[in-house]
Amino acid sequence: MIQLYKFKACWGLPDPSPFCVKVETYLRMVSLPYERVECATMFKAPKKKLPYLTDGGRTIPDSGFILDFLKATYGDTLDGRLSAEERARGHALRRMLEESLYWPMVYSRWMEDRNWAVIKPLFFGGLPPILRDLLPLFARSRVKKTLWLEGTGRHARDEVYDLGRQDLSALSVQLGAMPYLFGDSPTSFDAVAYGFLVNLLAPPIESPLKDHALTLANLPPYCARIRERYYAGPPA
Ligand SMILES: N[C@@H](CCC(=O)N[C@@H](CS)C(=O)NCC(=O)O)C(=O)O
Repeated sequence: MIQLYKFKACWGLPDPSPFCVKVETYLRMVSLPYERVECATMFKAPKKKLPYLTDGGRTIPDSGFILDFLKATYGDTLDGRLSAEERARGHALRRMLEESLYWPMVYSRWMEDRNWAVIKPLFFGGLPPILRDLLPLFARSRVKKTLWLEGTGRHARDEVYDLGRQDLSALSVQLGAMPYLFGDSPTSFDAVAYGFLVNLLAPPIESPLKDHALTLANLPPYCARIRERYYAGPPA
């Protein structure tokens, strides 16, 4: 049985991490049975990040490598129909979300005081008393340092959100009037996009990114379409 190691479900969504939602959505899209293993922290993960997946004695960290493994092991039933050009576009979109939009999202959750007040009790509230006070301080300053090293943390707040808004607008243009990013049926790139969109739209985290996503008329219904199709019954 495939086991997906992920964070705890919250806010009515499968996971607060877009990468964990991506893998779970892909598993649902290809109808592979799996078991969720919810982790309180990522310290035991092979690369100290979630998600990772185990299957038949193999352990695969990283959502991208996980999808490669699943395609190689169980067949590439979703993306097989795509042309080389569509694959290249999907690849660029995926990188845009995972390597670009991700950082303004991190910024909105961890650097905005009002959103930090939302995620802090959720992510750390279950820890024992002393850890509960110390770990959030350490984690927040680590995220701040990461944002600085990555570069996003050096921009003014408005610039950070402009960068994220541009990515969301590009995603919206690619989707256009289609039900999925590459036509009438979903591909792995929709699993990626869903992981990000549901994590922007569903949580009680207000930001210019969420505001912008809500103004792009095709994105909320697209997100709802995937949610209804693949997460109709509990758990979300
Ligand atoms: N490239 C990785 C990224 C995964 C990732 O960044 N996960 C975050 C949560 S969204 C994490 O576990 N962060 C822990 C840390 O950086 O210490 C993937 O695609 O799985």
